[in-house]
Amino acid sequence: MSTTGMEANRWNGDFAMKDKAVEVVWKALDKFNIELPSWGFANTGTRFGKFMQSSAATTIEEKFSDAAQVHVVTGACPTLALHVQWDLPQGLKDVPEVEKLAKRFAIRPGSINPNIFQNQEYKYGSVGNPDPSIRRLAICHILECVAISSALGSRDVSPWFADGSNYPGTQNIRKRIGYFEEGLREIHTALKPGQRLLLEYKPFEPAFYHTDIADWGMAFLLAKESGPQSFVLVDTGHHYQAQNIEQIVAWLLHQKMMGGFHFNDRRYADDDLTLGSIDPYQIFRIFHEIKMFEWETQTTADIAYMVDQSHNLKGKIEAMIQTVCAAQEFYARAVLVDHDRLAKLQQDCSLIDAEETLRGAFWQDVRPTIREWRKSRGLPEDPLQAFRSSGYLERITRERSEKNRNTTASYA
Ligand code: RM4
Ligand code: MN
Ligand code: MN
Repeated sequence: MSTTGMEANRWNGDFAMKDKAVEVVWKALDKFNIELPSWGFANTGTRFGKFMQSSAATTIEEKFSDAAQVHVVTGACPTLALHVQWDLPQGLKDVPEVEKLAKRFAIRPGSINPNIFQNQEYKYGSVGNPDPSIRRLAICHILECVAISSALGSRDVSPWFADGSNYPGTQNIRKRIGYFEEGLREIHTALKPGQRLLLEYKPFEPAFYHTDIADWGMAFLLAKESGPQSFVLVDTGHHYQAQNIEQIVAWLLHQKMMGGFHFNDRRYADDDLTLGSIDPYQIFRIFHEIKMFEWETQTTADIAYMVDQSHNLKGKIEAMIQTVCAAQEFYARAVLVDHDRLAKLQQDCSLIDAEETLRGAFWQDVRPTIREWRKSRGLPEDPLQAFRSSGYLERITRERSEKNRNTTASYA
């Protein structure tokens, strides 16, 4: 074969590989949806105060409307997570109104989040409270959330428990475990087939000595105890510094207990920063564990990918678009890992080559491929730009600024 022939072959080979990579990324992006949090569009803040934004959403209608804008430009966010107390203050009675909004804005209600942390009653805990009447109150609220989820046709009920204590000796940790087991078992019996209970864990804040569901092990055991439709939710901001989150994800996948994510990034605590803004390699490593698991098992991991971020400095809708685009970029890179090759290298303990295989995928610039994918799906190539030129932000700023000027420091 002539040199030119060989070169042509090699080039053809590369080209075919390139095409395959594009196809793999496109297919993966078609199926990769991310749920937005309604509370991410509202005025939120830190425990020191809030900086109001004149365009922030103050009603459930405005939250749906803002979420719809993110979906229009990304095509990846068809559902909106709802926080019951903030979005359906009258509980079940608000369901018809939410249904109407969902239709009007073509966004489905997503996970239903109970609020068992804000009311005065929950000062010493909710489902873990030593007072049985408070435990009952919390359980009843979560049961209503299950009913709301059924009525709205949403799948996941996703409680986060702020329960815990601030000082050693002030609460009986083991008794509270019992209360949680009992309460969650009761809640599980209300689940319809197909519905899921996602248990979120967090090792600190607002309680600073112990939290009742502090880590994935506690969430895992409580989920198992409550019943087969309970799974663990991993909020990426809810770990100690330097914890290996992808290892937790690998364990949960192995145990078939990985239910969902709350995506955000962090530098110090539960910072709720934009995904990948601090540690982009970490979110890639998490996605890699999922894609590697899917490749090995030839299954699709049934995971709810959700965002849990509330920006008080960045523009809220823009920050969501940025987050969704970032998630797609890290997901696409994880899809590009050569699993066949990596599995062999791991087996042979070829450390450098295995690591380079992973790193090689991480350093690929997938943005041109994602732009092409967007174009082929009739989506704007640059979602942020498309949003900026739509005039939506100017309009809502005009319409909402008066109301936001008069808003006081409520979370939603
Ligand atoms: C918590 C946790 C929950 C979220 C609340 C607002 O830290 O992440 O998921 O609903 O914040
Ligand atoms: Mn969360
Ligand atoms: Mn959080």
